[in-house]
Amino acid sequence: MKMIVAVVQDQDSAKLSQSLVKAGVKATKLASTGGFLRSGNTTYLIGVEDDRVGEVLRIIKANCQAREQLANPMQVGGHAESFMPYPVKVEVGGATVFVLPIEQFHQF
Ligand code: 2BA
Repeated sequence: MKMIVAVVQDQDSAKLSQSLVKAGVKATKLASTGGFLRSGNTTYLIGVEDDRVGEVLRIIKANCQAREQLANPMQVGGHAESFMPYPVKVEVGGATVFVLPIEQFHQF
């Protein structure tokens, strides 16, 4: 069994949720905040059997698109010495996905 941790943009979250439910994949959604842009994103915890990992990754890929976002100067550093007087464009994933082994799984 594996734990898939996927950080996705809020704009993609509803579509991804629907697709996971439709495929019978169980997931937990957590409201999260990107450490760099400090704007909201959504983190999915998805526990799946090994033979479904590929399918789940395909669902995530199909529902999450990369977008350019403007980071305002105070998001880039936040200190006076790193102040930039203009917004900087950054490309935000798709999705950032980690696949972790699960040692034990219990439901009580
Ligand atoms: P944020 O940390 O808000 O990052 C948003 C985007 O800003 C990133 O997109 C990347 O293009 C850029 N970025 C992040 N850190 C940077 C830095 N130190 N210097 C320059 N540019 C930087 P993504 O890489 O697609 O990441 C989207 C979100 O996924 C991140 O939001 C964060 O919440 C999560 N994430 C990405 N990599 C991660 C990691 N290694 N561990 C944990 N979470 C991660």
